[in-house]
Amino acid sequence: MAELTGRRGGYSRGKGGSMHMFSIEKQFFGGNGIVGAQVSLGTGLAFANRYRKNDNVCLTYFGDGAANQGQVYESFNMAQLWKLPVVYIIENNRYAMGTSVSRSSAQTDFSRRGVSFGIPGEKVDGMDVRAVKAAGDKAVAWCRAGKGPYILEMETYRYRGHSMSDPAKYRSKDEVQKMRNEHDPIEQVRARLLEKGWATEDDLKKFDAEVREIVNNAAEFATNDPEPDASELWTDIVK
Ligand SMILES: Cc1ncc(C[n+]2csc(CCOP(=O)(O)OP(=O)(O)O)c2C)c(N)n1
Ligand SMILES: [Mg+2]
Repeated sequence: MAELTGRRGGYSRGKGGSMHMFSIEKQFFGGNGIVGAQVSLGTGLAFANRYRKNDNVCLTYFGDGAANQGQVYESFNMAQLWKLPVVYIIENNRYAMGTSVSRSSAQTDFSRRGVSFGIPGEKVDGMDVRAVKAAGDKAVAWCRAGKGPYILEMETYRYRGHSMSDPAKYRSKDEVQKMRNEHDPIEQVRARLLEKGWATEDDLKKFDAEVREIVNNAAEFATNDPEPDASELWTDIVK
């Protein structure tokens, strides 16, 4: 929250914002303002892990729109050539900003985007936490066994517009409502917990309250944390 609102306490000291959240401590290397560039960076991180002979696997996330960028395929080639431990997770939420997959992609089955490089891939129900966990475990085991990269296409959805300036007029309200009603990942877990008797309505209300408190505290912290001083304009950057 502090980084999002440009405060000193943020991961990147309030100077990165949403595009440059970054934490070496948590091995989280953040996003990138250049759509698709995170794929090359993720591949580089996987190369570093291989070079250092550690057991780390790099999880590299990108969207259906980013999947059409050229550097993605340069990265796929190197990753497979050098059998780098990287899982490419393509979040297919059906839209790249306002452009639907069918209007922008010649090959709409993203799990097959690595075929010409011999990189295996599979489609996963990205709205079902169990399917995501199982696919993730399988892909990470593949990488740890030294077999090279793996592609997971997560089929998912974005309820809201891309940003504040996107009124999302390129799809119907019915489409969004249908997704919410039938596929919402949190509602699915909620329904399963109740149905199996693993939790009661009261338990779930308690979880909700706990999460709300964590979020409120983070927002409160961010609101009260000062912005970086102007003297920090030239610090923490590569000159
Ligand atoms: C190289 C580049 N081109 C265009 C943009 C503007 N832009 C930002 S996000 C975005 C759409 C990305 O769509 P997708 O990869 O599907 O990601 P999603 O937001 O749907 O998860 C575009 C075109 C950019 N940031 N970088
Ligand atoms: Mg998208």
